[in-house]
Amino acid sequence: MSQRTLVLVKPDGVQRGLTGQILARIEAKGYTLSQLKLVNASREVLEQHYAEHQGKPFFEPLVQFMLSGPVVAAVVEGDRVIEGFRILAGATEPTTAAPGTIRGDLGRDWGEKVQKNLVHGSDSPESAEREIGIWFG
Ligand code: RTP
Ligand code: MG
Repeated sequence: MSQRTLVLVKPDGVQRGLTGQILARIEAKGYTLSQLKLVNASREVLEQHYAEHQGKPFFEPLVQFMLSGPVVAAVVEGDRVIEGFRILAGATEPTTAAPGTIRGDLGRDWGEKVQKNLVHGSDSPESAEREIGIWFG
């Protein structure tokens, strides 16, 4: 059944000039980009997006990281795309993410308080609809 997911190219991906490669991997896999924009996220949007992480030690570093430059937000569609994109993205920690994944091939540890791991993908249909509402209204 066709699904949609929210994908973000985080500020590290945009700053490093990896947006095109990341979007190309999504398209090469066969998924469809149905909405796409470059945005400077507000603190308000980020606090909503990362509401589940409020109070955790990495929350404030995470918000500061996500405010550090523009983000590319996309709605991506396809059958089982939520699971499929998270597999394309790889594990949260880029140092240990498998080769062949976005994080494994393009990311590494930079010795910072938060993992700069290039991309975000929604983790469930409920999260996807909630996050698409936050980023695209
Ligand atoms: P995402 O939501 O970005 O796809 O990543 P995820 O599910 O793999 O990771 P999650 O646990 O939801 O955490 C959200 C983001 O917070 C940063 N983080 N840093 N200890 C750390 O350094 C740490 N833990 C989490 C990452 O940017 C992660 O993607
Ligand atoms: Mg997550």
